[in-house]
Amino acid sequence: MKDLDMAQETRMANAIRALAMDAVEQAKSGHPGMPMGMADVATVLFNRFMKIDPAAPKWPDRDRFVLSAGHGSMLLYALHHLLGYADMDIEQLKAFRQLGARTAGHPEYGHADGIEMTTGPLGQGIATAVGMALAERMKNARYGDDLVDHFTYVIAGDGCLMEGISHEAIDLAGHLGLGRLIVLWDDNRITIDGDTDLSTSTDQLARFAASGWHVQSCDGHAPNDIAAAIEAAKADPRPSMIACRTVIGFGAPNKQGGHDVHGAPLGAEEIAAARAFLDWPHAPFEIPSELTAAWGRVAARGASARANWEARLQNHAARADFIKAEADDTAALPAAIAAYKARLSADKPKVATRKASEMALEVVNATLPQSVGGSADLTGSNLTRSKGMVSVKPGAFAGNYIHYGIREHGMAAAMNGIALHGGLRPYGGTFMAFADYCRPAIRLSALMGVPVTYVMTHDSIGLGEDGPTHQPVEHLASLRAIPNLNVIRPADAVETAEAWEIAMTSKATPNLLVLSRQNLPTVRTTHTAENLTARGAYLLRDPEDRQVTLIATGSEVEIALVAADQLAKEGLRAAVVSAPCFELFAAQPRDYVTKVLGTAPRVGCEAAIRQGWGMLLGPTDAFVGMTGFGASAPAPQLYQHFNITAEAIVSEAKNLI
Ligand SMILES: Cc1ncc(C[n+]2csc(CCOP(=O)(O)OP(=O)(O)O)c2C)c(N)n1
Repeated sequence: MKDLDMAQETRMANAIRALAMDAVEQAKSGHPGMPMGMADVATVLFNRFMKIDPAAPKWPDRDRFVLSAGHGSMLLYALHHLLGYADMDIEQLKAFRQLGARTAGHPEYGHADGIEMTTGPLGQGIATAVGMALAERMKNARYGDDLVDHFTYVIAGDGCLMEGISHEAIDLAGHLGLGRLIVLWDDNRITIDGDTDLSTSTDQLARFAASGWHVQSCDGHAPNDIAAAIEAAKADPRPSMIACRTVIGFGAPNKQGGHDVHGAPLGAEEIAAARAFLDWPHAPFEIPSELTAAWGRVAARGASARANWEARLQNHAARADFIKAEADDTAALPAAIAAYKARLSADKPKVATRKASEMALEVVNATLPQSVGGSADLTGSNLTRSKGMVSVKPGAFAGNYIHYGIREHGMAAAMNGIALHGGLRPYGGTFMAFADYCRPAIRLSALMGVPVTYVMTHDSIGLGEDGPTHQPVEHLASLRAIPNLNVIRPADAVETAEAWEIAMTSKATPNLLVLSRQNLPTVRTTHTAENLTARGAYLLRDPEDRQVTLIATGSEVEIALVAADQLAKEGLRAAVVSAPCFELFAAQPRDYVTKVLGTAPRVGCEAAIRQGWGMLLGPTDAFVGMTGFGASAPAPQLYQHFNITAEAIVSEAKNLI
C-alpha cells in the first residue's frame, strides 16, 4: 500500500483500544483484553486487506471476517463503528451489552449488519469459517473469478484452538486445501485461569502444519510484520495460520500481559493510565475526525471494488443463475414434491424412511441446484447421496457432495458456514445417536436461524443389532428442547417427502430429519396436495365419536394403526394421529390443535423416552415407549422386549376408555 501513514495506522488501532476499554467500563462488564491486544492485527487486516463495503453488507463477493474469539466482541463493534456501518453508531457502543442494543455480549448474527455469524462458544467460529471458505471455492468453481473471489479471515484465541472442534476443522480445511482461509491466532499465552502453560503445551504451528496448513509467526504489534505475513498467507495455496504474538490488554500499562485484563473492566485509574500510555487525550467514545476519515478510506476502497464487481455481474453470462442461487430460490420445489407425493401414495412403497429420504433427494437435488449434500462418513447408511451427485475433492470444487469425514461437529459447523456464506443450501447426515457430537453447532444453527438440514438416520432401537451405544433414546427429547429447531420424524415415504419440502424451503429455521433404518409401510395411501407434515400433527384415522386417541411418530405410527385395528375388532373407536413435528404442531391455531387432540383420553407411542410429550399428553394419559437404554438384538425382538407393541397400546387404551 502506497503512502501508508504508519503513525496514523497506530492511532487507528488505538481508536479500537479506546472504544473497547470505554465501552466495557460503561457496561461494567465485558472483555477489554482481547480487543486491545489484537487491535494492531485487526487494523492492519482491515486497513490494508479487507474487501468489504459497509454500505452493502451482504455483497456476495466481500471478504468474510469471523471473530472466533467472540468474547472480544468489542473489537468487532469498534471496527464496525469506525468503518461506518450505518447501524453501529456511537450510541450502540455506549449501550454495549444492554437489552435491545445491537452490541450484545457476544456477536450475534442478524443483530447488526456485517456480523457474519454468532460467536462466543469457542471453536465454533474457526470451524464455521471452514464452511465459508469451502463455499467460496465451490461457488468459484461454478461461476469463476469474476464473480467469486474472496478470502475468509478468522481471529481465534487459545481457547478456539484448544477446543476439540478446532481439530476437525483444521483437518478438513487442510485436506481440502482451502487456500482462501486465513486464521490469525491471538498468541497471547493467556486464558482465564492464567498463563497457557497451566493447561497446554501444544506446538500449534506444528499441529497446523501437520494438517497441511501454511504456518507463520509474526509480532502482533508490528504492523509491517503482520502485513507481510498476511501477504504471504494470501499467496500460498494452502490454508494459512499466522501466530500473532501479542500482549493481552496492550495499552493498559499496569494490567497488560496478565489474565486480569481478560474479562473485567480496567477501572477508571487504569483507563486514565492507558490514555496517557497510548497518547490518547480524547474523551470517552470520541474519535478525532482525522481517524474517522482514515477508516472511511477502507470503506471507500471496498465500495469501489463492489462497483467493479457489479459491472462484471451485469455483463456476465451466468448473471441470472447467480442471482437466483444467491436468493436461494426454492419456488419450484413444492410442485415437484406434490407430483412425487401423488406417485408415492399410488405406489405405496414399504421402505425405511432413510431410503425414502434418498428417494425424495432425487427430486430435491434435481430441482434445487443450490443443494449441497454430505455425510460424516456414513453415506451408504444415511443414504444422503442421490444419483449423479459429484464428490467435492481437493482442487475439484465443482461437485455437490461433501465427504466430511468422521467429524460430526466439524460437519455441522461447516454446514452453518456454507449456509451463512450464501448461494448454497447444505444438508448432511450422521447417525441420530451422534447428534450429541454436533449439538453445539446445531444449537448455533437454531440461534442464528440458518436453514441447515440435518439428516439423522438410525433413529431408535429399530436399528437393531448395533445395540444401545447406537440406539437413540433421549435424543428426540434433547433435540426438541432446542428452540427454533424443527425435529421431524416422518412415518413413511410421503411424510419424508413432505419433511424434505419443509426443510429445503425453510428460510430461518434449521430442520432435523429423524429417519428409520427399518422398512415402514406407506400410511398416507390417499394423496393430499397439502403438506400435512407442515401441520406438525394430523388425524390419520378419525372415527366418529372417538373413545381414545392414539398419537405416534415415525416408525411407531404403523404400530398405532395396528392397535387401532385391534381395538376396532373389539368395537372400540380409536383415532390415530401422526405427529411428525411437535414444533410445527405447537405453531398451529388453537382450534386445529384441539380438533386433532380431541377430548378422549390419549395414548402416545414413540420408541424413546416420554420427556417432551407434555404438549400432547396430559398426566392421566398413557405412553408406550422407552424408559432406559436399548439393547443389542434384531429390531423386531427389541420391540417385543421393550413392549413397544400394538398389544401394549391396546391394553393402555382399554385402561383409559
Ligand atoms: C466452549 C466455550 N468454553 C468456555 C468459554 C468461556 N471462555 C470465554 S473466553 C475463555 C478463555 C479463552 O482464552 P483465549 O482464547 O486465550 O482468550 P483471551 O484470554 O486471549 O482473551 C473462556 C474459557 C466459552 N466462551 N466457550
